Amino acid sequence: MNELFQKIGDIVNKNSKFLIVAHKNPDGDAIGSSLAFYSVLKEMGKVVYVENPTDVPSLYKFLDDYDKIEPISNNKDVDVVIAVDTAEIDRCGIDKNYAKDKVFINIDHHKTNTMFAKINLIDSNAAAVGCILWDLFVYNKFPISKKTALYLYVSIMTDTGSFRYASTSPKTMRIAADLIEKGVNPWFAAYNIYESRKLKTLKLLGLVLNTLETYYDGKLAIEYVTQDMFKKTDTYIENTEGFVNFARSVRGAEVGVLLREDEPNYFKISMRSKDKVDVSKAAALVFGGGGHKNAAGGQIKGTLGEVREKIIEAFSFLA
Ligand SMILES: [Mn+2]
Repeated sequence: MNELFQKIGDIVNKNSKFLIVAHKNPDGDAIGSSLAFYSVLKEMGKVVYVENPTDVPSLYKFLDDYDKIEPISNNKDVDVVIAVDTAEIDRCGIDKNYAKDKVFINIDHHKTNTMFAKINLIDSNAAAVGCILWDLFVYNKFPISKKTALYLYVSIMTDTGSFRYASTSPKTMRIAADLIEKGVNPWFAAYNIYESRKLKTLKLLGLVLNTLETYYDGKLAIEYVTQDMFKKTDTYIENTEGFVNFARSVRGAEVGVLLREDEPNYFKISMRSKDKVDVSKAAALVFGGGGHKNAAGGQIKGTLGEVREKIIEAFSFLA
């Protein structure tokens, strides 16, 4: 690890123009770690761009630099491209030809990472990419300002489910403590992300909770959201952030699944497990890969009925 930290540190010190990218439909880790790297490089006086294939979800618009995130262009004149929280190159939209003559760095914690870059810093034990970045910045004595600390904190808080998941280690807590010492207000972060939901988002949640069903003696809980529900409540895909956790929270359920109809008969599937069950195995069966032990997902075509059948089948090992 230290060798890679050194190598990436040298690259950062030697070069002047950078592009940061992360996976589409970004979550708190993708946004937080993108902005953390962005602000560190900015404060070091570098030219930095930050891009994402998807607009920033409104949930994260309380973060200072959210409006610096531009659509993927594949045309910025930079020396170094850094992908964070991105398991496969397609997920960030960076073109291989564009990256060819640049230093391409991949920093991630998905164990399914395809090592698509020239330099791959992958730590599947890290609770969030924010933890890896903290290590990288501290090792290289890069400045972590109060602003950067908040971005890292948001990355770690969201990817650990507010420090609840098994991935939360003593080290995770020590990093969080350091970030709080650097000026992060935990309530400010939690308030903006968990305690300021839009009314229409909660109305949508009501519709989704009404669809909850359990299978295999209650071990599998499935809920869904349809295009019709989005229309009825004037909501969008981004309003479903965190909904899958309600399926998992059913007492006795080992796995919770959300079927989200992103386009007619085209579903995004999110799978979450409480503890022992490895949902990335079910994801491999259905989509051919994608995710962590306790959180995985992918996309699948079909009617709601067909998609639900496939998912139930993929978890037949729960029977
Ligand atoms: Mn992540």
